[in-house]
Amino acid sequence: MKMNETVAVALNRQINSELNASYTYLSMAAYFDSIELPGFAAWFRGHSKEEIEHGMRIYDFIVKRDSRVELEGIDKPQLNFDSPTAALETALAKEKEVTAQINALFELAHEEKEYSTQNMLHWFLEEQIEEEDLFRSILEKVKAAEGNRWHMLVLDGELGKGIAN
Ligand code: OFO
Repeated sequence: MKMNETVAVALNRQINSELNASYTYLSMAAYFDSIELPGFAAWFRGHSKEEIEHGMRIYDFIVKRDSRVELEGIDKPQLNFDSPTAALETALAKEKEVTAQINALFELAHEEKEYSTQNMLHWFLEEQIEEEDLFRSILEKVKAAEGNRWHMLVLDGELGKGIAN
């Protein structure tokens, strides 16, 4: 069955939001590369890729539901941050913003009786719990290490190897 039009517009907007998040995290990777923390940079690069995958999940769903994918422009991301802590705080705030968007989408799908969209969004609801938890835990580690270059390098090494996640 063809998707409800209002829901299709909102899902297209969410593709854009996921791709914007991808670009934001890629910009954070570039920031960490610029301050010689390649482990953080690799971690953000990986996360940037994940956001593209999130966008593509919705893209594929729209196509399967015989609706039209309509891409919009990507905003210029923030380039610099006052500190690694500030970057992680911005990233966590971004994830909270995405959680609010997914919740609103779920509510809309419910109102419009878009049952299969609700079903598809269950994955995102679960994912946002994981994402917020992950970003919060990295933020706590960064806060504890910041101000001590050696501790930051140890954390950087762990993130680069995927140990600190
Ligand atoms: Fe990191 O969040 Fe997408 O959905």
